[in-house]
Amino acid sequence: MAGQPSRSRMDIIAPVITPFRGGRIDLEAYADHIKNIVRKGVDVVFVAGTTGLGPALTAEEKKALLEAASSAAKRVIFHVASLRLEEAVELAKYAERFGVEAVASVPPYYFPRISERQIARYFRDLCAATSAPLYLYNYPAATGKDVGAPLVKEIGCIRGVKDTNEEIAHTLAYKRLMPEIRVYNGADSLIFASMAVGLDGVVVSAANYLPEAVSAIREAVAAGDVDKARRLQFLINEVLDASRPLGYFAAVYELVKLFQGYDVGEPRPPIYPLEAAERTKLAAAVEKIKERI
Ligand code: ELE
Repeated sequence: MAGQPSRSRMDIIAPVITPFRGGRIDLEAYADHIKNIVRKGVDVVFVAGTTGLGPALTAEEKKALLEAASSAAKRVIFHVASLRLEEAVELAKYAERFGVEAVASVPPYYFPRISERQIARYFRDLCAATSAPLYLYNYPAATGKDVGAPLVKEIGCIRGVKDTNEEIAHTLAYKRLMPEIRVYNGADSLIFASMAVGLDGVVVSAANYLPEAVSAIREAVAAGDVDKARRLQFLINEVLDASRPLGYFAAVYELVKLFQGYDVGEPRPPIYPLEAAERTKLAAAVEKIKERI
């Protein structure tokens, strides 16, 4: 398996944005972006996550991203969720040839009245489909379903969890019940907290536009410099405050331009790009934040 992770270090995982130009994916921009953030401290890339607009991509697009990501980074997690089980299974199998660190999936979403038994069956079917380790991507705000620690334990074959949840106790419960699995938090506002409580790392969209700051938080936590870690975390919170009202997932493309200085294209509707006035507003907010980083 490519790039065995060091188990002692907390991982910084970037859910990488998917760059579009004229509705088509720009794979070169994608690979270049990955190389840049890996150079700046990102350990693992998460392909076709939420920030990567995964649920709005075709299976062929996801495969192309996986291939490009695998050529640009040693450690890759591939998000395979689909409301068509056949497609999720196909993607999970496809991932094997790239020696991915894991395949991940949110539970079957949209449909509100799916039972825990049915959710468990979905994950077991995915486990059976691939030799790659399976991670749960738990994101109740997006999927309407919370797959908590007791259910993960009962499912039995899940080897890691990425919990996008601002309640850190919820994330810690996976670690408490299953110390042997990898447990990550996915909230940009909890990078410092996740590292301080000894999770296995974070999966944060901020790693797209401020990989240096996320990396500096990890170093500060390791050095016991709580003041520095908290100060950097709060600067990231300021970026969130400025960008969320504009539509965060579209804003991330602008934030990469503003903080990293290169063009990674734009999102694809229905995730509409920011308008000119919104870009100006965001740029003004970022200028003020940059002075303090
Ligand atoms: C987080 C989202 C969550 C990162 C992914 C991620 O994009 O796949 O605004 O906290 O709901 O899940 O960035 O964003 P918020 O893992």
